[in-house]
Amino acid sequence: MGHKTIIAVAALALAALASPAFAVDKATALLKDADGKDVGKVTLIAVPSGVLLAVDLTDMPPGDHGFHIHGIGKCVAPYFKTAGGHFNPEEDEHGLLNEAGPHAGDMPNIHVPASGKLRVEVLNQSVNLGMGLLGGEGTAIVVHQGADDYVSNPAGDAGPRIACGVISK
Ligand SMILES: [Cu+2]
Ligand SMILES: [Zn+2]
Repeated sequence: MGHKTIIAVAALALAALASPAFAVDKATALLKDADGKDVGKVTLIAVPSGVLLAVDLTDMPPGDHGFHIHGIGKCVAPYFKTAGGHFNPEEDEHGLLNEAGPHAGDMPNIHVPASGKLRVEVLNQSVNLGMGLLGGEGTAIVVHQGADDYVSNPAGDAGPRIACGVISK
């Protein structure tokens, strides 16, 4: 074995160290409210069964809020209508309690305490970090003023959109 071969093997070993085979695939959504103020972030982590959303809200109105992935990655304040409807590639109906649902972007309500701060993790098994959430027009995390009733179409009667963040790498 000549020197050149040994150098090549060493280089391969270094390359393997630098890029682990199971790199964690992540995306982030920085949430802003209608006034453009930062109110928290959601870190999306690819897991074998879907996407784990690590929610870290820092300044939200206390109470119960609808929490969804919407189908367009565009958050224009103050109404955030630009984010479109719920992410729904399978053309299902809305709602976790709907036999004909849910939308892939439907997730449980979040419950913000009086402090306005909330950390919670949510597993969404209907999405992935590939073309689903990051392809096409992109997607966004949206928080609503009221709770999702998990059955009303098209959006759970959760009221106005109060915070929005584009999901991006
Ligand atoms: Cu929504
Ligand atoms: Zn929905």
